[in-house]
Amino acid sequence: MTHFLKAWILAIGLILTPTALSAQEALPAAPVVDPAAASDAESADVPAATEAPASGLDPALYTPMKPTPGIGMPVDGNIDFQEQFSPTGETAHWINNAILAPMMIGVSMLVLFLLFWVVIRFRRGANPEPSKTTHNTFIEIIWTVIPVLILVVIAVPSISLLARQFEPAPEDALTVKVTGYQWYWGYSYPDNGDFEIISNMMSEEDAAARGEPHQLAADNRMVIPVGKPVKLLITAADVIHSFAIPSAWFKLDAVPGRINEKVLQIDREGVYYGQCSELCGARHSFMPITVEVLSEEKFNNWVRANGGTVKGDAEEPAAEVTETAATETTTEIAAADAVAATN
Ligand SMILES: [Cu+2]
Repeated sequence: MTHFLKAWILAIGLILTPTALSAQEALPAAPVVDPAAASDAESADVPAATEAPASGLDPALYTPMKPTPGIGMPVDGNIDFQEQFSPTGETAHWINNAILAPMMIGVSMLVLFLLFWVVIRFRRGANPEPSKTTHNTFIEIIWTVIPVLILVVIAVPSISLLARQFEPAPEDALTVKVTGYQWYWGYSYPDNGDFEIISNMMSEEDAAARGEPHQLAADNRMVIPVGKPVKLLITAADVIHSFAIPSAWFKLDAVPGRINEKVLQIDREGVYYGQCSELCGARHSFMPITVEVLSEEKFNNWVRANGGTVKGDAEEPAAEVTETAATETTTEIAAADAVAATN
């Protein structure tokens, strides 16, 4: 009788669990701070708006690029990795497709064949008197040496790739600091005046208007120059997040109180998507990563549009000032000469 009662209590508990879980999820969703929502609301008030939601930046300097379908994003029915656009990603993809996958398939097929062979050839009906052999030195050497060779063949490219992935950035590399927040990303540019971009997931309608995949599209993107190693300093403000872009072969944990460093390089202009890849709370699945890769010139314009500074720019105003000062001095001298002449 007690068993019966226990079973019923357990069953009712199981039935109620999803309700309790969804109630928990619903709570933290409400007070989400969305700094971009305010600017979105402002731009919504502007009557003559274009169809796509405005980026809030000077359109003369920057307009968000449209993603290329199938590039930098997951594709329906794909069983392979996403197409790779970073040097390490290309190597890793090659190791997988040219070395690992064929080896896995080969070993699995061989083992499967041996299994079937043993089952059929040595079944009781076909082999009533089984052999009593227990050791065979030759076979034992073979099945030790071959796996060792296989591991060596895998280790050489694999370990060198591992080392390459964590090579430090060159000294002149652009630095971008990535901060994971519950539940959005912040990107700051210490080399360009240290402005910070706050990046939130776009609503389904806004994403559709910009021609972007919903739940991968972020209102404000992280922008980097094309074909150059960028030093990412990754950290978090509250709990552990993980910054990941599958098409750039990039994933690194964002840990509060610690700065993790890794080089991000993407060799093609375009838009690349990723997601937070460390379970970080109720809205973990709603903090996408959107990286836009631009030419150096367009990147600099994007920096200017955000009120940041570009290295070359800082010198120009200084030069102007000296020029003006020089003109003033000349005028003063001319005036003094004129005075002298009248006297
Ligand atoms: Cu997260």
